[in-house]
Parts: sequence; structure tokens; C-alpha cells
Amino acid sequence: MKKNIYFNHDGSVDDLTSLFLLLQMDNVNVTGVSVIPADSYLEPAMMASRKIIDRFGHGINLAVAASNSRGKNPFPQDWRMHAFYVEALPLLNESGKVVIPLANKPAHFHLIDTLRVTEGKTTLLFTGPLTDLARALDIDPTIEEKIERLVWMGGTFREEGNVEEPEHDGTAEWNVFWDPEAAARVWASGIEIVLVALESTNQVPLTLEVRQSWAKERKFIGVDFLGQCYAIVPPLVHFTTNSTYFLWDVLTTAFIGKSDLVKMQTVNSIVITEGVSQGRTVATDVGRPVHVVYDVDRDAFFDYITDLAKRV
Ligand code: AGV
Ligand code: CA
Repeated sequence: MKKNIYFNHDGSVDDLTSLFLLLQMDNVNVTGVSVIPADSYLEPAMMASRKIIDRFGHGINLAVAASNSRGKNPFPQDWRMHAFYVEALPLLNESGKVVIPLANKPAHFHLIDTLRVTEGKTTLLFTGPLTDLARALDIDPTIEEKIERLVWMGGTFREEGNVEEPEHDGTAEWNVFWDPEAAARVWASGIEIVLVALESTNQVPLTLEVRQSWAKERKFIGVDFLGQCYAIVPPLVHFTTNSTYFLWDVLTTAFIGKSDLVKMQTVNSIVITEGVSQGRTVATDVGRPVHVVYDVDRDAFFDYITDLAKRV
């Protein structure tokens, strides 16, 4: 039995490679895709998504929905530029046309409609902020019944997050920080939440060794695509900086296809929405339970995604 997956992403390099990998999983039925312009600009992220589905979707029939959501704390502009570089890759532009259409509704309505018309329950895969889900829940809370669970790249229970911004203490992860209220809204729902948090994504940095392994196998068009995408962003070399790239969203997506790559534990938690720690997820007895992915078999993860890329 294939799992129904609705994918909402925010157009960064690992969001777009996640879309590519999701389309290669034989145990997944992708029911919808939408794009929120958080860690990207909307136009290139939409175009890149449609071109990836055209090129690597094995003929799947989908329309991509654009979000009209806005966040509270914007991403740095140079990170948001990455989608322009992916969209322009010759590998995605060979045909000279874009076939996959735009959906005729904004992402949060598209999500509601897709959940309603899909038989059975759907797993939500979110690799950007939760704004579209929060808005969908406000409009129609009954969609909760149609949601199997939410798998989200977001949050951390470590002291150190990955936000380095003025007027912030650095304890938040970016996808929560962009729209903390949205995360709090989803926490207030009854939806089961799996958090692929920095605890595990910190274990899968982009390294020169990883890049080299893809370069070596670039005769496979899908592995070449991974290599081209991860040529755009800075690897971990001597030490972690604010711009060092990890495979945050790709790990989250790999969890969908192969959950035994990781270890999980349940934590009661809340989301801080105000002040210098806004966007921080805090473990506390009074919070709601979330399943936190805190460990990953790194080698098995890289083997899995490279094998998926060879299925093109
Ligand atoms: O916090 C991780 C999230 C993931 O969904 N994003 C990038 C991934 O798509 C924000 C982010 C944190 N650090 C970054 C980010 C960096 N150095 N470059 C680009 N984006
Ligand atoms: Ca992302």
C-alpha cells in the first residue's frame, strides 16, 4: 500500500531535491505539492518545482499551488536566491517548455481541497514554515480527521538553534522562527507531529566527501542532478558557519520513504511566540507531545538517497 503524501516546501536547494527524491519513492503517492516563499522567492521556486516534476515525475499528473502566506521574520536574501540557480540548471531546461500547471487556488485552500478529495488519510510533509497548514486549520478544522500525521523539518531542543539575527538569542530553528504563531497553531491542534529537528539534521552536513561521491556517479542523471544542486550551497569544511548547508529537508523526506533510518523519542513541548527566544521549541511537562527525530544512521541515509536518485 502506498502512503498518500501532501508536500509543502519553501524552495531552498534541499526542498527542491526533496521533491525530486519523493517522486522516486515507490511506496509513496504524491497527492499535492505547494510552495511557500519563505527560504526562496516564489517565482523561481514554483518554476523549479514544476520543471522537476516534468523532468523527474515519471508522468505524474499534478498541479503546483503557490502560497500567498507571509512570515514574521524574513529569511536572508542571499539564501532566498538559491531557487533561481536550480530553476536555471540546463538539466531542467532541455525541453524548453513547462508542462505541469499552476493550481488555481492558493496553497492553504489547495491543501484543504486535496485532503478532502483524497481517499483515506494523508501524511503531510512540510519542509518550510507551517503557515499554510495553520491557515488551513483556521478555515476548516475538520481537515484534522483527514491527516495521518505531520512530518516537519523544524525545531530543536538543543540550546543552540540556527537563527543568527539581531534581537534574537539564537535558540530557534529557522522554520519555526519565520512564523512562530503558525507553529503554535499546529501545536494547539490534535494532529500527530513528527519533528525532524536539528538534533538529527546536524548529523547530515553537506561535506566535500558527499559531493565527491555524487560527482563520481554523475553518469546517473539523477545523481548528477543532486551534484548540480549541491554545488550551489556552501559545504562544511573546517567548522560550521551560519551559511553551512545540511541536508535538513532531505532527511525529513527520506524519513517518509524509510523510517528505520532514524531514532525517535516523545517530548512534551511548547512553542515560544514572543520576545528574544521567539521560534524556540521548549520541552516542558505542560506541553503537547511531539515525536522528535534525534538520531540518524548517516551512511544508510546517504546510500538511500543516492539509490533513489539512480531510479530516474
Ligand atoms: O533551518 C533549516 C531550514 C530547512 O528547511 N532552512 C533550510 C532548509 O531548507 C533554513 C536555513 C537554515 N540555515 C540555512 C537555511 C542556510 N545556511 N542556508 C539556507 N537556508
Ligand atoms: Ca526548507
